[in-house]
Amino acid sequence: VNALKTPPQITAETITVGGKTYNKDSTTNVTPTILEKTTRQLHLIPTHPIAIIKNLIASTFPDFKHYDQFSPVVTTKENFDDLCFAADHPGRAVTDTYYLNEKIMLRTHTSAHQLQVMKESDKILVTADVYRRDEIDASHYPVFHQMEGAQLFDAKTAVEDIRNLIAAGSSAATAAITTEDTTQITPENPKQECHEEAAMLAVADHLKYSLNLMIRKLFSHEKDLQVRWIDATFPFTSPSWEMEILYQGKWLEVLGCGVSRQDILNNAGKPGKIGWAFGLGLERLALVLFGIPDIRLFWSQDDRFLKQFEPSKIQKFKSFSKYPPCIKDIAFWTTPNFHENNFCEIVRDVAGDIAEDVQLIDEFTHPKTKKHSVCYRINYRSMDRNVTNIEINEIQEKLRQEVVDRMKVELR
Ligand code: FA5
Ligand code: MG
Repeated sequence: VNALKTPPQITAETITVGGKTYNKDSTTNVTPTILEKTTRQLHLIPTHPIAIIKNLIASTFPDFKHYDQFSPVVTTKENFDDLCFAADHPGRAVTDTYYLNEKIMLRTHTSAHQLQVMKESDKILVTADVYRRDEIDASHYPVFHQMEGAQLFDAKTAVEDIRNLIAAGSSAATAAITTEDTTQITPENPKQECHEEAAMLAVADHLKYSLNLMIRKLFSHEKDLQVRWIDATFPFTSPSWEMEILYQGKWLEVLGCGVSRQDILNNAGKPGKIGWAFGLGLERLALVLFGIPDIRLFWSQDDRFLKQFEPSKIQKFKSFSKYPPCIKDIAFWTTPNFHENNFCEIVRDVAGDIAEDVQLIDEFTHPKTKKHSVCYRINYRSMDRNVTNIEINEIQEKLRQEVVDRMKVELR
């Protein structure tokens, strides 16, 4: 039985998720709307696009151990400290991350489980729901899904082992390594001092080779799929890259990856190994492969969405008619610690998925009083029914009250 299916509970002092109870404190900022999402487990529903993509990707890493039932509740040590995040890294901010209390949070990425699973195996995949406080529009949602992958090699024989692995791959696979993929070590994206250059370059080759293979398999219908690698920075890999694919004329970031920090492998009890890791966003790929226009659709409980798909099959989403939107503005004088994510959080709490889009449409500072004013335009729309003006007026009224109560701002 999956403990995460039990509805979470919030009392004045505690939060219960997945059968475990945590004490609240002054850091607590997780809301009931967000906690409800932990029960959905979209990546475990075989006919859901998120699970279909998860399974297709996993099939390109056949002998990897795949974990997909970890609780989203992790410690700040697992999500940040173990991964070499600096004490003042912005990702730790309460404006960006959901905390149950000072030490306990909802994971912001699947990397939170790297250390734990590297102790158990040299070839691992982790798929899970991840949580980030964010803005509101068609491509942002506070919950999305990631797949993490990692592979470790014996540092002493990595060069030869990888050469043999790549040589044994299919010719299509070797063709996937193009000259542009050849890794250059630069001061901005450096090799770790503890690594032998040849071993590190072999690991980087194998990483790009494996991910090229994965993406080409996923897009096998797309004859001239364009893929590029760009330099990136993560606290837990060096050097690091992001893979981008060309989609509708724009470069779309699909994943982050790199050569794992040796500290992590050492802490996992594997000092003699060297390895790579990647983390990819399943929604990003699902939006493209299934042609799904709005990220909220993944959370739809409407049969017109859920009944469209079959396990292991990529098929284009057939859109059902869009209902008309209802647009409302709200303006207020901000306080010095005002943060847009806090405002969006209240919108999500009050309106749920009916809030389609929130845009800052006006902003000014009063010349005399120096008071700062903002005006947000909220686009309300349901994906499965008509919303009434009466209903939206009630929501908007509730929002106006909550904004004053929770952010101590002054309405205009
Ligand atoms: C990470 O989360 C790193 N943990 C990835 C990683 C793992 C790097 C292992 C190195 C080694 P990032 O925040 O860029 O990185 O997110 C990774 C991917 O998740 C992105 O490339 C994107 O595909 C997806 N993603 C990020 N933010 C969102 C979002 N708001 N909505 C949907 N997908 C997102
Ligand atoms: Mg990124």
